[in-house]
Amino acid sequence: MTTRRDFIKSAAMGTAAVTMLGSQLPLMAAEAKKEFTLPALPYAYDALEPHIDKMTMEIHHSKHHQAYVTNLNKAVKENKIDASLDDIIRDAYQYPDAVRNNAGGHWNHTFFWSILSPQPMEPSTQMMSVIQNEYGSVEKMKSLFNDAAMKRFGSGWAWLFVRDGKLQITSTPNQDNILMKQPSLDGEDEKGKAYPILALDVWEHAYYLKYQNKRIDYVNAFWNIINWKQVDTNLMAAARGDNPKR
Ligand code: MN3
Repeated sequence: MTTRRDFIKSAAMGTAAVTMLGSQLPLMAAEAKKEFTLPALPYAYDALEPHIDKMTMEIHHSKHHQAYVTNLNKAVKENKIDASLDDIIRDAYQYPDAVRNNAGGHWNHTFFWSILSPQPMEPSTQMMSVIQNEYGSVEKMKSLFNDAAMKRFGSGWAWLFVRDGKLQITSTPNQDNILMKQPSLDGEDEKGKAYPILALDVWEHAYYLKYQNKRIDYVNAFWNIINWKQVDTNLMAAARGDNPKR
């Protein structure tokens, strides 16, 4: 019997992916003792228009994301933390709010920029087959994802991710993310490790200048600017059990 875990693994590993093993692993350990920095956007501020406007992108990246980086460096210093971003994210609930919120802000935005692209793309064959296996169709997956994005009250993020070999959808509040190990009642991490594939920022700062109160229009526009190549890379990382490259 082919389990879902096997299915994702074989779907993701069935192609040239195998030859790329090891070449894209994040080496975040080296980041431990230096300051966190704002990554450059892989496209121009106006590149995602008309779906996300230039001014929103510029403020979002150069002001909001920069503030998370600046405040993370400050919080890490004040709390004498010497750990990589991946380690801080995993243990975020053990740290003061300033660490958790700003580490989440830095991680989430870095991930978000990477899964957007001005170049129109379609999901890869392997991504399509994983989505169809779980949801029946891409349209169904999108509608469930949009639902999660719309139902997130206040600020937060919607996620498409792999856990226990299964493609799943959820949302998180504020700058939390699904890599943060949630403390449960008995102290065990029952849910298992999650691997983000795709994410959407639903804070008002991500869309308000162009879409005002119409979050749904922003959520729908998002699907026109997906970097499906990066999403595919993230799926392969999930199949290997690696954190996504940021
Ligand atoms: Mn944001």
